[in-house]
Amino acid sequence: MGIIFVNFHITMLGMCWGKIVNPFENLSSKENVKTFIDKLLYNANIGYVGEYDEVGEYLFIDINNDGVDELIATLDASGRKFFDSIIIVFKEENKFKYQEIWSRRSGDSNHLSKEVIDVNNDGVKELLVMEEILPYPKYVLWTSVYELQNNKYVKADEKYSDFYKNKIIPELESKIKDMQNKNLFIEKNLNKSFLYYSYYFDIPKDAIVDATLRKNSRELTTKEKEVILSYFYLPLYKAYRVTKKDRKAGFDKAIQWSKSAFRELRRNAISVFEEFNNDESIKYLEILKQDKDNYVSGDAESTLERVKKQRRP
Ligand SMILES: [Ca+2]
Ligand SMILES: [Ca+2]
Repeated sequence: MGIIFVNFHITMLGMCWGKIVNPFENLSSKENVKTFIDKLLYNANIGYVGEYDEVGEYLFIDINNDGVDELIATLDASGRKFFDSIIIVFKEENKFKYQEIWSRRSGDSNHLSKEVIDVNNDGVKELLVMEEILPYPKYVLWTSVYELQNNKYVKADEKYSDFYKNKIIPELESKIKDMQNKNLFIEKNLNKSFLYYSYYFDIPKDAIVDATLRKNSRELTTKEKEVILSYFYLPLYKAYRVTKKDRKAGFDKAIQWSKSAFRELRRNAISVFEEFNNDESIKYLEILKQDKDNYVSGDAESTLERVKKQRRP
């Protein structure tokens, strides 16, 4: 009898801990997932009429480590395959609850499994969210760490200092060092507007080419190189601030940028001043509001409005 008793317990343990329950197991295809999400969003929002054009990637994964899988999927609402929205669906007490988070991503390649990771090794998965540092159409991105609090993802960058120290900062520093030591070239047929429109992710891959590989290339001017490098410095300075390595990182650079002849650098300055949001940065934003370039003055003006709204008690 004793042996049977022991076996019984082993079986019970196996049932409880060995197998993760997947409440979404009937969703066997991308189409099924899309239909399920459409229905979920429709039911949750009275008057919601739109549908997502497409589901990009989806995962069944136990993010909160309770033995029950959640569903995480990327959605494309623009029809341009940006898949900029991440939806997380929990099953709680026989109801499906969801959270949707905007995350700027580059296309539909396999990102999701690299973005739902346990950053601090405590068994619960964090979500890496890509935020824009500069306004559209630039893709200069910041990796934000969201952590679960009562089954809701909440931005918590400062609590994940080690992630920035061990991963983000070394990556950015080595990219910058690599680019500083190289002569950078672009294809000749790309005019100056590439600085304005080029995407962050494309800069090292496409816009800048190795002169030995492509005949129709020209070397970047010193100014152009400075602009390209600034797109790596922006997230680096922010990482220094987040990890408290240097709380004022980037401010002096922003003052320098605000006086540059390149409008891209003046726009960089605006985004740094917005983050600092102190009396001194407002002073510089007021100056940039008078900029002769409409893009710069427009940016500065809308930034000032946002900043002042935040400062109002
Ligand atoms: Ca779970
Ligand atoms: Ca964790």
